[in-house]
Amino acid sequence: MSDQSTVKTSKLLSLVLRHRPEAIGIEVDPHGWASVEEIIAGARRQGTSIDRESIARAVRENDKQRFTLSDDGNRIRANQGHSIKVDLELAPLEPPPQVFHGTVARFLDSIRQQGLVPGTRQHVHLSADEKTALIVGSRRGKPIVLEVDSGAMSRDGLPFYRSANGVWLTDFVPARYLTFP
Ligand code: HQG
Repeated sequence: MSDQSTVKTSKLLSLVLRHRPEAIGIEVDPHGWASVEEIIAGARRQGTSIDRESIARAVRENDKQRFTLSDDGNRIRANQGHSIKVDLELAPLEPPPQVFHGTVARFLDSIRQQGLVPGTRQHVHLSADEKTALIVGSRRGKPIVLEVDSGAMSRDGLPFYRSANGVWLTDFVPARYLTFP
């Protein structure tokens, strides 16, 4: 179990690596990498004290393995979840025959009409197991799990990717591939 300061560091890393690098005045390169030293300096300017060790711990102990450190430990990137435009250089990969998406009842009408859209993120997030989808949905209320016919999507030429931490990603899921409970 991570302690509170590790969770705080992880939240800061998620914010700046996925959504708002400018919040601490750093830059993320086209492939999502940022300099560890720049993050430390940027956080300090905002009055947050982190160092290489606390960043390494946040990466190591992260419940979802959200981040990757480069081999030399000098750069870091988020494995998924970006709203800023980055190319993670993920190769299309054959998905399992079905994957799952966790959501809540208030989105269902719109999902029936539009399919699953990435919203502010770069991809629609899907999981190979139902349990993970339940956890994702429960962030917003009583969870509802939709089944995605990823096998049919793939046969129809719609590509899937898998992030370094095992999340299945795709650009868009047309409603015809969804099964509603
Ligand atoms: C919904 C967390 C209306 C969708 C999680 C979701 C995940 C629609 C919300 C990762 C819609 C977007 C991503 C449509 C989709 N109309 N609503 N047509 N299509 N939605 O947060 O999948 O902890 O961007 O159902 O564990 O909830 O950050 O996506 O409810 O892996 O690492 O729009 O974020 O990971 O919400 O979560 P999000 P998500 P981290």
